[in-house]
Amino acid sequence: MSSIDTNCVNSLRVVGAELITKAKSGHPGIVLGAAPILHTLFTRHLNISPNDENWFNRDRFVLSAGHGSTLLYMLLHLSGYPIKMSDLLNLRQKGSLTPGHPEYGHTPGIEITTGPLGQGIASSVGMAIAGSYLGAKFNKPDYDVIDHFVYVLCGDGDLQEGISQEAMSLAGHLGLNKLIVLYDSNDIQLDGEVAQTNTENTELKVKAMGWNYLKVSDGNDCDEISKAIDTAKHSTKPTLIEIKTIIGYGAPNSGESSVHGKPMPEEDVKSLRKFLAYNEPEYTFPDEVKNYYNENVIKRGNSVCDNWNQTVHAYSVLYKEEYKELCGFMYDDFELTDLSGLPVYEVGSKESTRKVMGKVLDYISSNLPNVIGGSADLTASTMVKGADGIYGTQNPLGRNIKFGVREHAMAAITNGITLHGGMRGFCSGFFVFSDYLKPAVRQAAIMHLPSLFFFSHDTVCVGEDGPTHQPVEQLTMFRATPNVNLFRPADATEMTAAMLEAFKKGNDYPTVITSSRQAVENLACTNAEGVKKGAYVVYTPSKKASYTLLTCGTELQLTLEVAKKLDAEGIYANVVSMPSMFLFERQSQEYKDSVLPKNHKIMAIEMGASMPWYKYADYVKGIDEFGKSMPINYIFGEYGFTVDALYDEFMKNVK
Ligand SMILES: Cc1ncc(C[n+]2csc(CCOP(=O)(O)OP(=O)(O)O)c2C)c(N)n1
Ligand SMILES: [Mg+2]
Repeated sequence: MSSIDTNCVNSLRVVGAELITKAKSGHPGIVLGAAPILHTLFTRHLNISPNDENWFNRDRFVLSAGHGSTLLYMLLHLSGYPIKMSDLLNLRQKGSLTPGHPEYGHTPGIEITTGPLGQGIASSVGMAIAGSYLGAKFNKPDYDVIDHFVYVLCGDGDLQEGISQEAMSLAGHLGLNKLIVLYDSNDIQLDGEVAQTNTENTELKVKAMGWNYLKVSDGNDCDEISKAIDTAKHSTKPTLIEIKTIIGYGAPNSGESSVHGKPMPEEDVKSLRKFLAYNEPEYTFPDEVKNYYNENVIKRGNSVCDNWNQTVHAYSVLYKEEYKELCGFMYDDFELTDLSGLPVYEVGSKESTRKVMGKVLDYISSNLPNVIGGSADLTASTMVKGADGIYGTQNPLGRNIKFGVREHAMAAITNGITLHGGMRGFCSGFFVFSDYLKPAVRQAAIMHLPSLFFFSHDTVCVGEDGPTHQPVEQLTMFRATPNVNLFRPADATEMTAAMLEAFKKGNDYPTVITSSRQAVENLACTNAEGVKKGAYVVYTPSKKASYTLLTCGTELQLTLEVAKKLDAEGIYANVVSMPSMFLFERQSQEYKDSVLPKNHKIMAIEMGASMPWYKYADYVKGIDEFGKSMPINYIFGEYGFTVDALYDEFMKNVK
């Protein structure tokens, strides 16, 4: 290693260890072990521009091993992002710019929130898909306007996660050659040696998935690391570079799992300094290091960005139309203004809400060119697909991503597409299998990303497929997740409105929409304005009501009939449709009280777990057991979701 590389890497190691020890919390192992990898990436390859943090063609860097946050914060500090030494000294403290794991939208330069292992590497596949699509769409001979790389740092744990296998398998199939994964291979993880749990051959494994594999046997050799990255850049496949490192390099307990996640005692930091022959003052990057980053990250990056701006300027002269469209993508300038082609449903017409969902999505996709996504091998059931054919090496401009039965990666990839910028990602599957992808929806919610998740078969009315396919508790799961807008529309009118809301610009939350397998009537009483408010009164009885029947989804029609039966008996109940608890909670107290008057006794009705409704209702008719395999016509009677059964239940428990 050159002396300047040594000086840079040693300062990252020592300052990193000191910051973690000061914070009394953090992960020194990866900082000491992987410092040369990221130093090499940042100073010799990564094209980022501190002058323009959101430069569209910047390389994306994903720290999938989010526990290495300290290393990333130091690199961003040295790379000219507004993270000061005082912020580093506040590592992991309350309100700091440098929280425990990297948080998107919180710290400048952080491309994605990471921490749950595997999410980063899976989302990086989405970033690479977005980059490849945009490159295929806009690049011209001699004008590569979108040609950035996506770099990932991952560890042993990331690669053990199932989501990584799903995502890498798809990335290999799709030939995403701009994706370069740097694998911090140190044979150690939190509880001990990797060998205690893994014996597979990484090289054969990734090659079998269609990846290019490279190995660097000395993770302290910046030149070798750099050479491997250079080779990877010319690959026709995604590349994994396995870089052998020593966890906690330089610490007395290096090579042991004890250095993974415990701050080093003061005397160990002293030993580290001695081992590295490092004599700078505490918490200090030497001027030589700062200058080196100034030249090799900041100036280099800013100049690559300037050149890109010149290229794009020349492009705008030569390719006026394409440039205009490129700007549409870059600034998300697409809005659905013409709604005239949306499917029309007469009152009383019958259609399953999944079919409505599919048709509305088809219309939206044909009008918004930046919408891309697909289904986990369930388009035939969910009706959800992207436009312009199947995306892949044969058709890089296809916008239908066939994710295969890879739900977890699908959702994380959708986040990656959305994070990339320029494109809107969506995905879909059976609602019951939302369990398989929930962690990625949680990530979207934490990041305030408008990723879109569309599900069909949203209740036990799935029927014959039985309890494994009949969702019960999933509605509760998403309603309980902060910052997730779950819509459960009742009919075609509500579904159309929910879809338009989901694609609205400026949403700072993910949207989950569930739909029915069975056909439902398009009702006269539903409307888009009500959907936007989350809940609204859809029926008032013949005399002043003292009750409210609160419901959503396909149970709305049934609930209306119950209210009419009550009315005939001289019992007066409003009916409220509540497609989105999330949006309802955002309304004024006055509006909420007008929908759910305080003096009403409220009964909620939904074919799902009763729990979320107790927030609003005095009594809940739900389903708090698993489903049973049987044709749908038996389901309603089996669970007491008939007009008579609901009427009786009301009389017994609410009246
Ligand atoms: C999904 C998930 N499971 C568990 C953890 C807790 N965790 C964080 S790092 C880690 C060890 C991972 O080992 P490795 O990737 O080899 O990291 P190293 O110890 O080499 O730094 C574990 C279990 C997590 N962050 N995410
Ligand atoms: Mg490890």
